[in-house]
Amino acid sequence: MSNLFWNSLSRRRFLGVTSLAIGAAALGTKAKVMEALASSVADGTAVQSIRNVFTSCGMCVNKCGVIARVRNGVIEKLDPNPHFIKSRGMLCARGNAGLDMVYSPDRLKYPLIRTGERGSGQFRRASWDEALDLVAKNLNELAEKYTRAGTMFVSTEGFQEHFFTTFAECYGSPNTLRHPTLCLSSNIQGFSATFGTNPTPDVLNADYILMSGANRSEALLTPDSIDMITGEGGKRKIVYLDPRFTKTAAKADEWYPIKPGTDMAFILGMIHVIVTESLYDKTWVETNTVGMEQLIPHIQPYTPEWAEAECEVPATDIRRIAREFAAAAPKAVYYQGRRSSFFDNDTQMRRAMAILNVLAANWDRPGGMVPNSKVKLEGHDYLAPWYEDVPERLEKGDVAYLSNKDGSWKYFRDRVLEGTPYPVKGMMIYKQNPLVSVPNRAKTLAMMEQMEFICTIDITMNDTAWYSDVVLPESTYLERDDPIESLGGILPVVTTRNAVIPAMYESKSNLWIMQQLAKRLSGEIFESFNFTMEEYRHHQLKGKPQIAEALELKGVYYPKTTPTYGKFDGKRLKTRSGKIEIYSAKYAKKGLDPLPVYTAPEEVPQGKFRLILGRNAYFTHGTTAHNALLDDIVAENTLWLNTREAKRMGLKHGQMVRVKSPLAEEQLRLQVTQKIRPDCVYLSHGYGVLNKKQQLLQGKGGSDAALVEDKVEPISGNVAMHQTFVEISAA
Ligand SMILES: Nc1nc2c(c(=O)[nH]1)N[C@H]1C(S)=C(S)[C@@H](COP(=O)(O)OP(=O)(O)OC[C@H]3O[C@@H](n4cnc5c(=O)[nH]c(N)nc54)[C@H](O)[C@@H]3O)O[C@H]1N2
Ligand SMILES: Nc1nc2c(c(=O)[nH]1)N[C@H]1C(S)=C(S)[C@@H](COP(=O)(O)OP(=O)(O)OC[C@H]3O[C@@H](n4cnc5c(=O)[nH]c(N)nc54)[C@H](O)[C@@H]3O)O[C@H]1N2
Ligand code: SF4
Ligand SMILES: [Mo]
Repeated sequence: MSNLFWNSLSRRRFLGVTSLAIGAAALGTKAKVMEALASSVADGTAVQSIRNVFTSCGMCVNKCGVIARVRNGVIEKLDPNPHFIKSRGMLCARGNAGLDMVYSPDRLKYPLIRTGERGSGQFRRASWDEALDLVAKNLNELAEKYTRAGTMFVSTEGFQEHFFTTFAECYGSPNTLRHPTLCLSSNIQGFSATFGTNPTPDVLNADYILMSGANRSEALLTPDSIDMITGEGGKRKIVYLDPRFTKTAAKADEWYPIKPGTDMAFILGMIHVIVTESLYDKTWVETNTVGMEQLIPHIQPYTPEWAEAECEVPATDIRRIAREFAAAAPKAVYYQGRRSSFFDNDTQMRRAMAILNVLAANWDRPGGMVPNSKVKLEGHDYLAPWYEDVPERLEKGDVAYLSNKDGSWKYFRDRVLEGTPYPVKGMMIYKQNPLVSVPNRAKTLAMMEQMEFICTIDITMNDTAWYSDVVLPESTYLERDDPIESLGGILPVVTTRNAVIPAMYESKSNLWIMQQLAKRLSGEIFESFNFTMEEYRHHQLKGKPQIAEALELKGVYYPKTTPTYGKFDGKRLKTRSGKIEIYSAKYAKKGLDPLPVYTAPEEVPQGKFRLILGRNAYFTHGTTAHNALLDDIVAENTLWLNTREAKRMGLKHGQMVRVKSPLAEEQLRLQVTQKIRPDCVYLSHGYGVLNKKQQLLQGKGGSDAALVEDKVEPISGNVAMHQTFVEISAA
């Protein structure tokens, strides 16, 4: 789109128009509108108003820059903002389908209070005052009965999440529970233990990329998904390991259907080759790292032949790939992916990946592992009151490295169910759908069942809202002004979200909701939320007029458009030794393996299959399957089963099958395909819902959250989602 759009404008006119807008509304709460860009045109009968608004996509974690076109008050089209170079001019299918978030019949329109049994779906419409009074009353009563730690605050990343977690802190609960232990905690842990931070692979400039189940052609991350294909310099080689032939496999130079849970064997085999054949830069490693002398003896038993027996990638290939990788160094990366909730050895597997990167000497170099940069904005000044009687986080001590802000979902839920060391009886939920995104749905339901009060703030009647006592409608990302957001990366960027249209129905922004609750709790707490979004954004950009101006003119701000490498040259890293830690003394002290020791996954039992999970390019988690525009592309989730196995079992493509795990049984349509290993089955995420409201989901597909057991990786507290075995039979 964008070329057409921009070509139709003269630059001079564009600047002229927008600088006027700056004068009128610099960082105001009203949409930053390129009014008259397309101008008001007369169609002969009625004057049509057309506006284009800079904003950012809210359909997934990437936050791509958007230009929204509004005709006569209705959002007509979403297009990529060409100035947002992180997405390389792309807006994916989900980004385009954002319109349905606003205009979906499934939307929450006004506050709801439950009238029937939990899960019956019986609610009545309430005024905001009544609903907020009820939430505040419950928060006060819960604090009296169980201390302020007796209410948990559950949320997932988003531009307004900060107000929710800050509210939790001001209310006085230590029990915030965020999404990372369902997602990438083990990744962060493994890489941070090695580098002191979780760096970003410089996909654009890498000549050799190894990927373990990071399905970038479908699990979209910008700019990696685009750069992975295009690269720069034309020398690019991608070696991809995945039990499924995904769209990334189709784009890769080599694909190996690795045995699930054995990537660490493959990596250790490669390290063995690189170390024993001295294929690494000894001077660089000596200067920048600690622990090579421990790694050399440690790696001896992990020969490629040993690795082949574990991971089923031929030893000759492991040897060749190791040599090719070393030859391409430092422009060679082992791409760590994002979701690392695979197996219970995941942190150590990521440690092995990190160490292989160290041997490529690619730290902070073009085509290597680059530490993130971020533009610093002014923070939110708030004062959280101190409450004497509040205990520590509920699951403190259960995990080797627990993040105090994120918590660990698996351990936390177990603690709530046990009621130890103290009861948690209140649940506040913002922008997370635990009944769909946390493994072992029955346990989540049981946890919710024992709650005395549950409040969900969402935009749609998802399963979690369906089981709540009060449901509050937030306005969608296209109807809100959000805080300025600084996104870290190789090229840091500052972006924001401007309301494209006014909030529909009675929906309100999360900031407004938190303010109203704070007001009802105490004047002291309200003080920390006593500002408008306009004032907040002004404060964030204090002393940075260049960012304000760029946001007005371009919708985004880039401090620079080419990467800086070598930022850490000669500097201490945030590790104990100040250097890259191949050997982790910190782990040793905690009784953890200081170097990655291989542990084999449990074998698939006779007559069963390993259930594996992963993304689909057209959905975001369990959130978008009910989106009418995306439903046209993918209408339900299916169970992938290998052709040979289907034949052996007499099962036919398209028939309904029962999928039975130790926890639940779900029914799905069978997809017979050669694109998966015979010992695995796969289904995508977001179907088999419990609610009766999301129209397009009724009676469709099966729930992975119901089937998947809640195994866990104990160093980071991340769930391990690929350790469930299922039986398949005709339905
Ligand atoms: N079985 C299985 N489980 C998984 C995964 C998997 O692949 N399979 N993936 C895991 C991963 S990596 C992650 S990150 C998590 C993510 O899981 P969640 O954190 O639960 O994320 P989503 O499903 O994206 O969104 C949750 C809710 O946010 C709501 N929402 C969207 N926009 C807004 C808004 O502007 N305001 C408000 N208030 N609500 C909004 C949506 O309607 C949805 O109900 O799931 C994890 N769980
Ligand atoms: N379209 C779309 N894009 C997204 C998201 C989305 O919901 N939709 N979510 C975003 C988020 S929050 C995240 S965390 C990322 C996740 O992105 P990724 O990190 O790429 O994670 P998944 O897509 O869950 O991919 C898991 C892949 O690993 C394979 N796999 C399973 N077991 C193994 C194994 O043992 N070894 C190997 N080598 N492979 C295995 C699976 O078959 C699957 O293809 O995607 C982001 N991008
Ligand atoms: S990748 Fe797609 S869904 Fe995610 S922010 Fe970008 S356009 Fe939106
Ligand atoms: Mo994630």
